[in-house]
Amino acid sequence: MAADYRFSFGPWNIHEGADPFGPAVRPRIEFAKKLAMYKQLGFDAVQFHDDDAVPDLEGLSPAEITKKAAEVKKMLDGEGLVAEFVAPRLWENPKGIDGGYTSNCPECRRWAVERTFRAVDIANALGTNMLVFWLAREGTYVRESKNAIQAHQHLVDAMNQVLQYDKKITIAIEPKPNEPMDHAYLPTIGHALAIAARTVDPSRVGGLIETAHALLAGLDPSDEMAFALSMGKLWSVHLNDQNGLKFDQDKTFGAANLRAAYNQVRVLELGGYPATGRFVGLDVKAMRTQKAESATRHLANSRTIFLALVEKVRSFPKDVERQCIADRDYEALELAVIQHLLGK
Ligand code: 3MF
Ligand code: MG
Repeated sequence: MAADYRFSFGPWNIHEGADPFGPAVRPRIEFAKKLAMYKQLGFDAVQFHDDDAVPDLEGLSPAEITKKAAEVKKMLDGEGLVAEFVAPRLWENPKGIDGGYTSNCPECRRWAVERTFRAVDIANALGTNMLVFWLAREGTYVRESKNAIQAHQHLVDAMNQVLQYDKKITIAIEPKPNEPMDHAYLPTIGHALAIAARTVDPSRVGGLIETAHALLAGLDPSDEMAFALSMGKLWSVHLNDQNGLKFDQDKTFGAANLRAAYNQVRVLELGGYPATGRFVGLDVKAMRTQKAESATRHLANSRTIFLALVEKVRSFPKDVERQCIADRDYEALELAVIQHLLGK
């Protein structure tokens, strides 16, 4: 059984269906109702943005924020859930319009770090020591608009302040090459871990790899995961799928490229991921066409597909693999993989 994997998602993955071209098509589900769905869907952990846990936190004092987050912890306890991470949502605030940590405006950079301190407070109140940095607007539309060399130093400075603010907090960087920006800083896990190595405590900075983000960078998500695993730095994943180079689709895991999904599961198996105790996050979005009553299917389905692929990886004939590799007959290996996936 593949029961050794534990799964997580964020409340944003249950969504009303608004897109850049049209409004919501499903009623809003309140946070407490979403929490009640986690276990039913087969999930054990919740991923948070800071303001998923504490809405409108900008108007609150640090003490009020911590108090509200402690109330959310009680709700989690009540559902038998844990918090996996907290991600500071810098990209919706006017002060983050040009990026937070890499903004050209010193006051905005200060705000971004302060807001991240509050995310640390929330993480502590929720009982997790992990922040996720998805660096949404840390990049440019116009290359001449920032000094990119300086911007990377700003990222190191911001991380250092956060690592010093709390000696137990860890940061998982979620790389993405573009969208919303034309080009983003830290587009791949290689960039992320190179920056991690420059911080005051590299042991507390790692990565979260999202399938779609790696594909948008033109890379194979399984190799991105392997790179992080080889350094003990794969601290979470956002599995989903993506149909080519376009907007970030967050499709159901395995829905566009089953072979690539198989390889992501294979690398998690090879890397002993379940034994690390880390969660398998599914950053998937319901299609806008989905009716309200079945708009959580994408989550349950992604998990089902993941678990089916774990079985596929574990049941692949190892002797065939060994023989093909010994013979350097990779055509035979490829056919064996495809036939195994086809159930032949
Ligand atoms: C954007 C993402 C984000 C991050 C989330 C947590 C909305 O492409 O993938 O999901 O995963 O902000 O870091
Ligand atoms: Mg993501």
